[in-house]
Amino acid sequence: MANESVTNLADDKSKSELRVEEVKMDSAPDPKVNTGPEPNSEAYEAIHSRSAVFYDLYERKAELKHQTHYCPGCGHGVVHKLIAEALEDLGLQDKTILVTPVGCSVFAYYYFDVGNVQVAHGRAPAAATGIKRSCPGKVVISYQGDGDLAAIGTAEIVHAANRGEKIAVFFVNNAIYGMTGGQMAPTTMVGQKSTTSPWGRRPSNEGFPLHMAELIANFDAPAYVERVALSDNKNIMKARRAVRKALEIQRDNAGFSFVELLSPCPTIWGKDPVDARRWVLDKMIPIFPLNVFRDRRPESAAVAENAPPQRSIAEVLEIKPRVAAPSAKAQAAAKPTNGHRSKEVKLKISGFGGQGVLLLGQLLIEMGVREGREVSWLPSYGPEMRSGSAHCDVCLSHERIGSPLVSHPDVLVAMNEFSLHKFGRDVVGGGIILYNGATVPAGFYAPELEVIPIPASEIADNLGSTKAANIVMLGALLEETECLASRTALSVLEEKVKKLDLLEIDRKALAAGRQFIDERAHVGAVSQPDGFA
Ligand SMILES: Cc1ncc(C[n+]2csc(CCOP(=O)(O)OP(=O)(O)O)c2C)c(N)n1
Ligand code: SF4
Repeated sequence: MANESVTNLADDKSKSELRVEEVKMDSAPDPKVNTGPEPNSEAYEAIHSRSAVFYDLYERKAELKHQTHYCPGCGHGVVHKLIAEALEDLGLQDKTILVTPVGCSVFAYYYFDVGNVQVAHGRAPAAATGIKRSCPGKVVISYQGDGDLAAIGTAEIVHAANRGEKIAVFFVNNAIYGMTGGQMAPTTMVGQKSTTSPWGRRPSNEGFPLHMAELIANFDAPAYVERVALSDNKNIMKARRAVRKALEIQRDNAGFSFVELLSPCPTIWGKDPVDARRWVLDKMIPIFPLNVFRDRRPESAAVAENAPPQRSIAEVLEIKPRVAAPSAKAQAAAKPTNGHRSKEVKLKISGFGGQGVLLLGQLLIEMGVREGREVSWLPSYGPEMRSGSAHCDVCLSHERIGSPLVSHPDVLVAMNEFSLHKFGRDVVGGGIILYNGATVPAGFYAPELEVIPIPASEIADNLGSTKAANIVMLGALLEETECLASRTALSVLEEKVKKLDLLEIDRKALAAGRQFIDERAHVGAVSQPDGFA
């Protein structure tokens, strides 16, 4: 994992020796800040090995192979590490089922080599309840963010806690919606700015932050409720103990445990990782005090079991095996329509986040509207906050558009190689691919298509901003397909781009894209079957 809980290394020690090494705090914490109850000992362990609970290899998409999907300094990586170590030390890996949420940690199942179930937003405690009740011998973990648990999943967590389900809930509170770009969460603090409270949270309008650990501790059933913080090494070691305790309670089938972890989100907070940790200490802990709110787990594991009789779902519902229905005849492939000027053009524009692929689609539909077309724009982007892929579907039509979804585009604008491989095969026969690159990558072969490599990033770079690569592609697209007029593109750019220097680069980029296609045609490029070369 990119995130290490403690990073003091002694050079001459092997990794295994370092697993149990005592280190001292660099500086004493601010006495004014409530950092929670003191642990029995000031000593804590520095851990530098990878827990066996994690997979040997974190399988990622090809373009993201060498990084986790968490931002540098994100608390999720630390929480993962604490859970993995505890599972390993307690020997629970083989009997653990991790229920993962919607949010930045949606991909926890890429890392944990345990049973994994990924559920809809907020529903983890409900799913965990079902899993635990049907598999009472398992250790069931519900892992959730604050948007997930305290907003959309409020009902699920409240009732699971109140019923005292024998699950362990790890609640990662970063005071914001991380994955979706920083909207206000129920845990956002008074005065804290977010994209949906740009003035800062105001109690009069948005209410006060929810204190989930205190709320849960109000119920009779929970066995263990603690709030910890990932603000500094000392508090991370307390968090480590809390995670371990929650899992021990699970192991002993002794009741519901809930650990809230105050966690840094450097990306959304707009801070570097060090400042983000400090912000947890200085700003979050005073509002969300660290405390053990409940610890009354029974001494013995002799807790009354109310597990239902174990029967398969088919048995319970008396479902008999059905004879498979005869499969429907395969549909003949629809004849591609490439009459760009006369009818409908369906485009897919794809690349990495930050390459302006969604913006390119928006520019096209704005142009389409100005030229009296029916238009649609359907964006799609991955959950990653960095290096994620993004694409959009665009329809430009003279008729009403049935669906904005473009499964088989007439034109693919591929801003990177990944997009070319991912969507290239979906382009209709006789269609066009505009590829951002000097040459078509070896291994991509589509004789039925016109594949045009355009070094758009390089051209844009030479004009003064790599970011204008999407506008180079726009120029090439308009010149190649004539689907819309380039003077419309200019008028849209002039209205939308407020900075004069950027507008100048965009003008040049548009012209450069058109010129590239022109010159290519003059040096003898093969004509399009429909004559629009
Ligand atoms: C039913 C539903 N509503 C909304 C969304 C959009 N959505 C995805 S993640 C997310 C916020 C997650 O924030 P949080 O739980 O705080 O986790 P973080 O990303 O900060 O770890 C939202 C609103 C969704 N996927 N499903
Ligand atoms: S956006 Fe925040 S919570 Fe999400 S991965 Fe980045 S730092 Fe972590």
